[in-house]
Amino acid sequence: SSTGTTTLELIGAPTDIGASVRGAGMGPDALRVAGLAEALAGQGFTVLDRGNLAGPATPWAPPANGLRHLTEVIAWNRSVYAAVDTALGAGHVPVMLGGDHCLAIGSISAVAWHARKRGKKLRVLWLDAHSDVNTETTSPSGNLHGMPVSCLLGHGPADLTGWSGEPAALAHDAIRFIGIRSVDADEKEAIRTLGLHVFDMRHIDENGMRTTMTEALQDVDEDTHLHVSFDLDCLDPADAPGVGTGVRGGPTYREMQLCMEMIADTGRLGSVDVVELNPALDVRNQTAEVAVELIESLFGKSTLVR
Ligand code: 4U7
Ligand code: MN
Ligand code: MN
Ligand code: MN
Repeated sequence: SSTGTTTLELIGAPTDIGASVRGAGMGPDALRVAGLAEALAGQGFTVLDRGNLAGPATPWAPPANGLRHLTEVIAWNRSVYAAVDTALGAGHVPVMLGGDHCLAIGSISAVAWHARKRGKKLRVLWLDAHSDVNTETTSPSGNLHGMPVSCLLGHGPADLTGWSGEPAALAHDAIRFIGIRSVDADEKEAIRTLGLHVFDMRHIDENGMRTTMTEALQDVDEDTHLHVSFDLDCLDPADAPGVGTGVRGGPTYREMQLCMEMIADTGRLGSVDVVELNPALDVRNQTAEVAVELIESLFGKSTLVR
């Protein structure tokens, strides 16, 4: 463009603090080994790898008052918030490399703050097998990677809400769930009560990914900041085995490619989370390589011949 190349900032957040399966903390380096920075640079972007953020070790303590590792989850999210805030302030596109999905609290809170400051509408695409809308009272596990959506909607613990400068970082109609198929009973109730927009696997099966994404991207315009929160367990585990909470019956590699390409086509992508990659459960770094290929498409790499 006339203003020069877009700068992408890779921000590693190497922790499994919000999960109960160990290993997501190795996600950022597995993505580096799979060649993420080189791939994006090869597409013409300026890529700044900010390295890995620091944070507390995971104590592997049981939940207290329905929440596991709350103090440490707050610390990691503060670091993520600061790094994403800095990247956006510099006019860059932050790509937060998790780490588990609790880190989206810090990431999306910073995105919401910047979007509001710039008068932009915010649209979040939550690509996941799960809806992550538990709270400390509904969660069957106490794991905060199952609660980030609630926190962002203003329904989490006080210490994890309000970071965007408003009680809720997200309005209920700012988020679209794509690919979900493992939703707890209380989460279904929350989805109904809050009026959240869901494109579950049944919807994708019946309508196809093309129609689904056309619907999910409806009303995205030049005033929209688009954020993609990509939980790798959205993919079918046959294509992406390296995740801690895999669920059969997800979108195939090809379906997810189309999803990413249609997001790229909007030209409105402003920030990304890549989370829940678990190299300890992967097969020869296959899931990291799949992730890199999908992120290339998300940033506009096309296999179109015509
Ligand atoms: B992920 C779960 F009970 N719903 O809350 C929970 F099934 O970020 C899973 O999407 C959460 O990977 C999965 O613990 C969190 C469980
Ligand atoms: Mn998730
Ligand atoms: Mn998930
Ligand atoms: Mn998971």
